[in-house]
Amino acid sequence: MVQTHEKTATSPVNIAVIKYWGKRDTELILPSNSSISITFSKEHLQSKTTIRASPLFEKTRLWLNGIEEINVINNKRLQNCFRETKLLRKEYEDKLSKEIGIDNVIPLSTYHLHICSVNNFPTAAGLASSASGFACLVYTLSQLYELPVSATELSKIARQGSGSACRSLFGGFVSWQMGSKQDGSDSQALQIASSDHWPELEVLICIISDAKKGTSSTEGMQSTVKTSTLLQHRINNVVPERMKLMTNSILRKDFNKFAELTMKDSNQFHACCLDTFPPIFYLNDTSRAIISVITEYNDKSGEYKAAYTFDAGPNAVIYALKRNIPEIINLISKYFPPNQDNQTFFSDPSKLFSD
Ligand code: 2P0
Repeated sequence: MVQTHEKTATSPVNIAVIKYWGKRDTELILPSNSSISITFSKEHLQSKTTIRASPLFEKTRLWLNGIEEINVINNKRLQNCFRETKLLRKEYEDKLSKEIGIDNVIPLSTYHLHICSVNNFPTAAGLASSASGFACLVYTLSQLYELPVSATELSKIARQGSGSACRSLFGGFVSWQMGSKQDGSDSQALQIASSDHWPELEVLICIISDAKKGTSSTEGMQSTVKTSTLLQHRINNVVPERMKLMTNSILRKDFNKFAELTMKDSNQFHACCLDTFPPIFYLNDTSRAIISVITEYNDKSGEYKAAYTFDAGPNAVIYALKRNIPEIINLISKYFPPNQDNQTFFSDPSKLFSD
């Protein structure tokens, strides 16, 4: 009887506080600047992937969210992840063959795969679905293939699926070091601190729209690289110093500094989008109103008690200390009550959560 081999794993979303925007190499997915993110708990935002390998499968197939079959052949990013993990599996099989004999090694590296990947949140709505999706694909493959490699090694493969995916290989506070080598061998994720480092820190996600975004991150960032002079200033003069300051603020659990840097970096990322020609708009009126409400709240408090950040979409991510979360939820729900004027803001209470 032919045996089918199967593994299932989950991977969480990460949201950057120092943003990645721009590639210096689009083939290898090498970024123009380093970045820092926080990985969320898997409970709320996660990708779940099941992979089967069998000698009976005639081709590799992938289904997304149970309905959509992805064309795997023409998808370079998926092929990168398959190629790199299969290479490692082949090396492992060769090593095992020498130790226990070729007849005792399952040649998984030669089998086609059937993959099913599901997100428990809106796909492509600026909530980092490609990050958790590719991280999960690579992690599940590493489990299926029993690869004896570190999370940092896997991060270099996930990076070739989607840049931000490399950061989801770790929990807690994570940096993606841009690296300087041309082959990308030093462009990898490292953990700054584990998920239990700063238990007082919480996150609030405000779903303003779960519609698919107009300009994809991949297209948007290359348009910014080509046309924005502000991005060059950011890459050369701003991010290197911010990486150090942000790392320190996390290690010292200095919320005031963390919040200031998070908001400034989100603002600069969106300023670079606006400086792109033609401009890219990810924020909408509700996003901007949230920025105003948080700014006023911080001003009144005399310190930064909440930090907003926005990715390539209008949804707000608010970092705050646990003790201030109820006050912030009250404040935001006061200004943006559920279903007001057809707004989808907080339309489903389960979508407003703290982590
Ligand atoms: C980030 N974003 O650091 C930034 C902030 C969006 C805004 O990483 O082309 O989907 O697949 O490498 O990873 C989104 O970019 O782009 C992103 P690709 P990706 O999280």
